[in-house]
Amino acid sequence: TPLGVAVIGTGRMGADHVRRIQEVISGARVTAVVDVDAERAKTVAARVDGCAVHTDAAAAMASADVDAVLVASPGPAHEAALMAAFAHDLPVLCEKPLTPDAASALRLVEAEQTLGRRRVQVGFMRRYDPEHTRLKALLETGQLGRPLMLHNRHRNVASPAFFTSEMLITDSVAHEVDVTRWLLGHEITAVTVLRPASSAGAPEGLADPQFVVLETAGGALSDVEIFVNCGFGYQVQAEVVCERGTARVGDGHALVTAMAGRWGGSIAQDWTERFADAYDREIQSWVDATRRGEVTGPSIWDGYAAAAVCEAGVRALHEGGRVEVELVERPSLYG
Ligand code: NAD
Ligand code: ISE
Repeated sequence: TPLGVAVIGTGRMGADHVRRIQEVISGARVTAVVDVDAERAKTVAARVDGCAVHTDAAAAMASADVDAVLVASPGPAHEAALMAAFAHDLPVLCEKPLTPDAASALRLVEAEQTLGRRRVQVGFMRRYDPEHTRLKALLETGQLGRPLMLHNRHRNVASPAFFTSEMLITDSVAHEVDVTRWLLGHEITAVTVLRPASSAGAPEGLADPQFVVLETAGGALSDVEIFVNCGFGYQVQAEVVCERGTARVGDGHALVTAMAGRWGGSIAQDWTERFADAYDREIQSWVDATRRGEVTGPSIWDGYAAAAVCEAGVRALHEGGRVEVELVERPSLYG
């Protein structure tokens, strides 16, 4: 029987995940949706046969046909949703960020440890992007030697109205924090945030772009240009500079055309387009693992480590200078 999934939060990501579970991947179906905005939940549920509508996550989780939970509400609502899922002993895929700050993320690490086994996969979907997985596999062969630097560019067309200067770090750079830890295989020890002049294309008062430098325990540096009102497209690029060569993803050269004296291609306009394959693989992998009784992929520890780095980043943004990251000792549950 297919895995019955409750999707919590039916906004942009939640609605896209409902479509994905129903139409793209195998082995699961959406049995309930939850949103504090009942109308929004109803609209999404209307596309799915037999899908229940709730405004309270715990009520959905108590239902017999809910076997697993996909959390796609905003970051500040994640802690309560995960605690409820733990109370109902349900496996979870939680969209990034795990939570917006280190203390709440640590409470979740502790709660999962009390359960004594992993229950949560965090939605750092770049780990499932075919370009990124090839880059990771290449680094693991050792052919390029030791990574010394990672250069990241992360550009969005425009930020939503609720976006703050802090969210460029907690919601956007959170991805590069995870990619840095995953590709380089070391924790991040310190963060510096530089503020170039803000773009006239950014909303008044938003510090956009920002330039973030992440130091790692292995000695490699990772820098991130985050620019969420670039206007022209959605771009995510990563270049690793190693002792014997470099490797880069995100050039977007999949289709190049030549016509009328010019050559070129198109640029994705948002993450749902650029990372469509990654989300499909991520959710399929979660469903497959869950049906086997396993939890794989980015862990709650990865979510906590990212939250701690982002919290240091927010302090660096406000205070200037270099801010060290403080992590608790890594529990054995997370390898
Ligand atoms: P959104 O604002 O479009 O949707 C959020 C929805 O959650 C809204 O419908 C809202 O009414 C609902 N909601 C708010 N509080 C709730 C609660 N307590 N219980 C149930 N529903 C609640 O936001 P979005 O862009 O879809 O983002 C949702 C999550 O997905 C965030 O964590 C965000 O960081 C993440 N996200 C991830 C990616 C990615 O690339 N992996 C991309 C975009 C967003
Ligand atoms: C959004 O929440 C995402 O996760 C996207 O992947 C990222 O590009 C964007 O900056 C975030 O706001």
